[in-house]
Amino acid sequence: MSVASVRTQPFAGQRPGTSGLRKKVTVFQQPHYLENFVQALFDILPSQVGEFSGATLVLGGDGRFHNRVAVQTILRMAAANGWGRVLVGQGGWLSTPAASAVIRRHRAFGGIILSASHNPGGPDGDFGIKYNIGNGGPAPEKITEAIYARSQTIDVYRSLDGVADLDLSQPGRFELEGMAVEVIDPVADYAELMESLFDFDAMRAWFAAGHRMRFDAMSAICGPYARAILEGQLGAPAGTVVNGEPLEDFGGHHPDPNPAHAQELMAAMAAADAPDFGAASDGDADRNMVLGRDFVVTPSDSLAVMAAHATLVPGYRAGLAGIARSMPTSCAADAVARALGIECHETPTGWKFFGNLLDAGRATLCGEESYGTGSSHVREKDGLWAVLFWLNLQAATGQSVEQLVRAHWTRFGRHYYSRHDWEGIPTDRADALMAELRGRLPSLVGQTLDGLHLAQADDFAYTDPVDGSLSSRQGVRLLIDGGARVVFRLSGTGTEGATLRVYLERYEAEPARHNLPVQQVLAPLIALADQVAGIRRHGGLDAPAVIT
Ligand code: G16
Repeated sequence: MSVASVRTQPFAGQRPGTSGLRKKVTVFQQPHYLENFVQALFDILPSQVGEFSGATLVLGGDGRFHNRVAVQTILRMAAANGWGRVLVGQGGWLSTPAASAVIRRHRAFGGIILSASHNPGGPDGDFGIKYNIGNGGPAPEKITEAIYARSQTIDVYRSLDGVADLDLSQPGRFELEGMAVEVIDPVADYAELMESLFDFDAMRAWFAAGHRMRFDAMSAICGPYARAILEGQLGAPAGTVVNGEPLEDFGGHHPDPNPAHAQELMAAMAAADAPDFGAASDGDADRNMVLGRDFVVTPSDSLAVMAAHATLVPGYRAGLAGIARSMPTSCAADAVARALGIECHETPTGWKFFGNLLDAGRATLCGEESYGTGSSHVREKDGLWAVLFWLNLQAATGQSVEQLVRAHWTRFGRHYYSRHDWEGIPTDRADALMAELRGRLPSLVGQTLDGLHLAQADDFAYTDPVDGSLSSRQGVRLLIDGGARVVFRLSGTGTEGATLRVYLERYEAEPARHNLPVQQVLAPLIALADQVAGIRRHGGLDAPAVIT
């Protein structure tokens, strides 16, 4: 075994997006592609974060195709670059929230997570890699930009020669060129953390009383976690977790828990014999969808309901320091924060923007419209945690999901909400659309279009209240009198062409109008969005590919 320096050349486009570097598997399979990115990361850490020689790195991924190969590559590179110890999940597996929990619990220097989250997997699917810092959260932009800059000048990487793949199929310990490799149970630390936050006795009693649940793991990494906790610790009947075996191609599923992609679950929850509670998580287990019987909870409402009832959950009994939501997420949580007299922060899209607020104790719960909810227990959004939170609320109140949400609307009003995704737009056309829209902003303020008065129109910019860093151009907002909003931004997680996301929100205080079809309520805003942005004209498309 010997340390080798391998000559290489930069690859264009290794800039991490909303959540790490995500590309087609075939891109990652190019010789040196992954190695370049990993070496760029190792090269910039000493100046950006600190010296890692002898320190602990956490490593694991969502088990998608290419995970097994990538884990072995990274282990060899970590040893050649002087890390002291790597904690790697058994089989190379760690869900994203579990990786965050492991980093924090073991006070690791940082962690590498292999995932393209909700993107499809398999040889023709997507792969991804991201770095999380010692607080367990995604690296901030300062670090991801430094990685990118280094990736554009890199000419050599370090690895080990003559090393066979390690057998990661069982917990155990290896030595690689002086570096310890510890293969850990991917579920244990996470399950203990969940037990410390929730009322497991009340949840056991809820199942014992005959309540039923269906958890769809979408053939992704949450399966083992959900089985261990729901069926193992909480006594839910076997079969409560469906699609519970993680598969390299997610069984062909698009592992994105929303009504469009979790159709099997939607159908089961609409059936005559539907269980009381339905839930799903995504490829790397950080997203969640929560359903009642034939009743969909939007992620924005989910955050608001959780915040309003947080003190019913043992881990949050002392109350919330504050709430944070991404800008396109509805303002439902803001109403709760006002009622509780706590801070509510509006951040750009991307979980990394919550890190400073959580570290500074200025937020306890965070949420995003993109089916992400989490808290200060880790520094990632956490799918199963959110599902356990809702389970705890049902067990503590005796109310169903639908009853909890309807009572919430009666108290706070309803924020009707939907997101329209226009997928597969050629990148240059999507850029032209956004440029034109930004150019029109000054002329839009104060206009009344089809009866909608535009009180404000801007491009969202965020100054982090903790470190003062500024993130600009984070999405175009049209703010309309009466609390309605239309937001436009381009997705930062896709791998093919561009996806335009149009977020639509309208507030309704009157309980008699809380039961209307969502798209009907939002129709004037949908028309306004197309009129102002010229979506059909620019995109060359007739209709959004996904409506959630
Ligand atoms: C990631 C980020 C989220 C973001 C989502 C969608 O989630 O962590 O903060 O809301 O992408 O981003 P975009 O609208 O740019 O596609 P995940 O679950 O993919 O890691």
